[in-house]
Amino acid sequence: MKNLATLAIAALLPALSVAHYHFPHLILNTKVTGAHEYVRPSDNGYMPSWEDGAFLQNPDIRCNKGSMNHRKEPKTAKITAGKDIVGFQTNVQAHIQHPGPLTVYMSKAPGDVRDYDGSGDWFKVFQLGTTPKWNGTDQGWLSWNRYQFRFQLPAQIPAGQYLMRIEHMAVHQPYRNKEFFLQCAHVEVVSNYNGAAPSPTIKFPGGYQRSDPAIQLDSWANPKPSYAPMPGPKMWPNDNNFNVII
Ligand SMILES: *[C@@H]1O[C@H](CO)[C@@H](O)[C@H](O)[C@H]1NC(C)=O
Ligand SMILES: [Cu+2]
Repeated sequence: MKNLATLAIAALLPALSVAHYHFPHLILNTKVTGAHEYVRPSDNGYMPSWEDGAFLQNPDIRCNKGSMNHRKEPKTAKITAGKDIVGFQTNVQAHIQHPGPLTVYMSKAPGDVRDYDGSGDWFKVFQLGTTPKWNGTDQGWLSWNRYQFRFQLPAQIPAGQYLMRIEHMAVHQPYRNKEFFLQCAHVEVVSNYNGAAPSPTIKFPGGYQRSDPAIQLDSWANPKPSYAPMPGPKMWPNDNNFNVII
């Protein structure tokens, strides 16, 4: 049995190794914007960053490797809290065929987002995990085989410029260490919200530890949990954007 399982995994490797992706297109309501029109490029292109024991503690986990050098390139997209549908699309409509959680975080820039390095507080506004009763397959991840990810921007976000960061983490650990696919868009939130600051927040790096259940999860190992753990904090302001596909 053990040998059969190993063979089954080995058979999947070639397909996975060619199917990499990143998220250069910001989605604004019905419009898919140009590649890197509003998204900060990185020097990784569509290749992942591997968590090899160091990446979780590297500032590259904010907006990806080399992205600070590209910070003046994107434009800043105006989006309205509580109204606009926003999101990301992969390069060349590459379908995500790696199992793992997809999350979107935001962090307010102290001034112009084009100068911001992402060292401040990050809160989570969207996530896709597994189906509520996960059957343990790759297809049970809600991001599986999709290339567009949209959500409604919550109303409870103060006005200002932000980095909006999408992350997909591939968690088929027997093959390789975790693979991180991530990029940041430049947005300016139009809002009249002036309540409590979004919370809970984390820092990048620092917010993820290797011992976190979501980082430890091996999507291809047995036995499987009936529900896969998600990385990072709870979402702000509620679970309305959890596992919701629009
Ligand atoms: C597992 O669940 C997913 C999502 O509902 C479904 O597409 C897939 O066919 C299921 N696979 C098995 C083997 O039950
Ligand atoms: Cu891969």
